[in-house]
Amino acid sequence: MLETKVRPTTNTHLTSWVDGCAKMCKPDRVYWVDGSDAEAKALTAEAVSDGVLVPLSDTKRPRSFYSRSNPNDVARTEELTFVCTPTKEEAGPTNNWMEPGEAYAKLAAIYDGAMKGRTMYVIPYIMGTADSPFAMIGVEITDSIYVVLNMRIMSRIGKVALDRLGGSASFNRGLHSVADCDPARRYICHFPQDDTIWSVGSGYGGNALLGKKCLSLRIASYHAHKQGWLAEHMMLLEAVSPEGETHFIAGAFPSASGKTNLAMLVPPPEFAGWKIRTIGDDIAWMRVGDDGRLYAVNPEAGFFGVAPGTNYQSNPTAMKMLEHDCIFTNVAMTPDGDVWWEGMDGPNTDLIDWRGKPWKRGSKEPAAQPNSRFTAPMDNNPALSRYAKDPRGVPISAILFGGRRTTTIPLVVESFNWTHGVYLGATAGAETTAAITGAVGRIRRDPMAMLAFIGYDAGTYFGHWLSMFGRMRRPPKIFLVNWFRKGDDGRFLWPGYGQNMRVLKWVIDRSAGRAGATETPIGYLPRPSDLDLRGIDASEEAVERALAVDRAEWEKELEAHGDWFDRLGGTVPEALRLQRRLLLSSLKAVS
Ligand code: GTP
Ligand code: SPV
Ligand code: MN
Repeated sequence: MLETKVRPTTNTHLTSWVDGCAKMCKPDRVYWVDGSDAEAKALTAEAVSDGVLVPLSDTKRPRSFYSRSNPNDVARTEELTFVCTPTKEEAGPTNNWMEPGEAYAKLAAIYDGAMKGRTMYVIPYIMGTADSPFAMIGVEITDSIYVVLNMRIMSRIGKVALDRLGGSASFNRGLHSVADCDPARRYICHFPQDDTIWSVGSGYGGNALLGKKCLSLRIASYHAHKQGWLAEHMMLLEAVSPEGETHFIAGAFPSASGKTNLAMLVPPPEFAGWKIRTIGDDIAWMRVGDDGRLYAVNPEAGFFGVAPGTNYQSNPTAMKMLEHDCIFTNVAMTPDGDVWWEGMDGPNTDLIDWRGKPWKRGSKEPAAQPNSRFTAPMDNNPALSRYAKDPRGVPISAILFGGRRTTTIPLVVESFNWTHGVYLGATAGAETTAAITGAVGRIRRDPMAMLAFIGYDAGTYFGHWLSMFGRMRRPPKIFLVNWFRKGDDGRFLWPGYGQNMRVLKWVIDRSAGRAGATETPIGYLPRPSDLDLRGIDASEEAVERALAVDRAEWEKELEAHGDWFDRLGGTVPEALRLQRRLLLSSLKAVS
């Protein structure tokens, strides 16, 4: 078992913090992760011999592994996630709040001796590239070898991070222990003022890979508000037209609602010559550049994506990306050492399901957990943009907000202006998915897809979004999209996936000031003739219905926005409250 005899740093801010954590958690060993390939080999071998990872077939999935989490621990647990600011008002109505002193005391009691018999891994990591002015340094202490191997894919770890940190005290302090993985003793606590994260009792996803939601969204959004930039739950893509014109698009959709798919979109045959390339699939940090445009980076180094539904039709790019060097968690395994999940062809055999139990072919129970995921290195993506690691980021032409909505929300709406765009983001709703624990299919407001990730008061966050307009000379346009509207027969009206290229093209053309649209009381919409629909596999009627603005549905929707703002309280900016009343009055005036 790996153990560090000589520490790789003389940074006493770091070593004294690590010593303090070791004193509390009482591990048998402390190991400082260096990020080398040799180390990865040794850690992987150890994870295999401990049964944490199961090697997949050398021929079917070379250098890839299968893993299972505790069945009680399969998604982010928002009800156990806390923002621990000195006052409850700072955390606002969308966050659970605990007084910092109380939170530290409560978790310290759980951490006490929690690593006995285990190794404590110290993972220095960078979110962003090592040479980027956007980059942030964190150190995650964890007792999970699985977390180390996943963080290695999702961020830049080890020596590179220590080198950039030098002797500085400025790094995020993340302490993680799976402890006894008891849901009754599971807490994910954020201390923005202390740049600290304490997570205990979970080993899965955003609860445990602290660089992701905890640092890059909750803590980063807190810094971003103070410093005048944006930390967002967004995919980023590069679109190049046949004429060679390049646009960069950011898109915020709630968990398991299509960011990964859009970022890896393969255009339909009618769009020959178009290239869509991935920059990121989950997180964007955006700052105003010297030229007055909004520049975005993806701070991650890999993709932690939803497996079920991914197949060669829906996302061929992802399927190629998953051919080697990946970790699969909570999917099903075939007898010949490959992976399987719902949405793939077959299966032609019985399987081992995500719980590790035999699964009979044809069984009604899902073989893969609905929030099962792959962890894939960015470089595996055959459609990776050459700007994906650009330290300065890419200038954004358009921002998309969206969510899963069965009714009401049209395929695409362009906002009248920045304030209206922020309004569309702030009121976006979605039907819930398996990415979070709780009921699936209920509508919840998920502003900018950040409901669970805004590290401070939501109304203040909207105000920050409004204020960004004043910092930009060439702001991106803002759109609302919905791939998920259904007809009376319960089927999707819009074919989605690669076909979303048709919407992207309209978005790009509108941003460049050259496509047609019609004005409605809720925003600008394309007429069917404004979209390139050549060869689409959807009836004219379905497309019209996907684009329809139903007055009665929208009146109800705008009323619901009023309830939502009331829930958020007095910090919701007056401009958004007035915007709502203006939309409602305009709508009623023409009904
Ligand atoms: P997180 O990683 O949880 O933040 O999610 P994500 O937004 O990256 O989700 P992802 O792209 O993995 O979407 C997952 C689900 O959305 C799968 O069930 C997909 O099949 C479905 N999906 C994605 N794009 C479309 C689309 O255009 N139309 C329809 N109908 N479904 C889609
Ligand atoms: C999400 O739920 O939005 C994810 C997965 O991207 S997790 O990292 O687990 O939060
Ligand atoms: Mn996400």
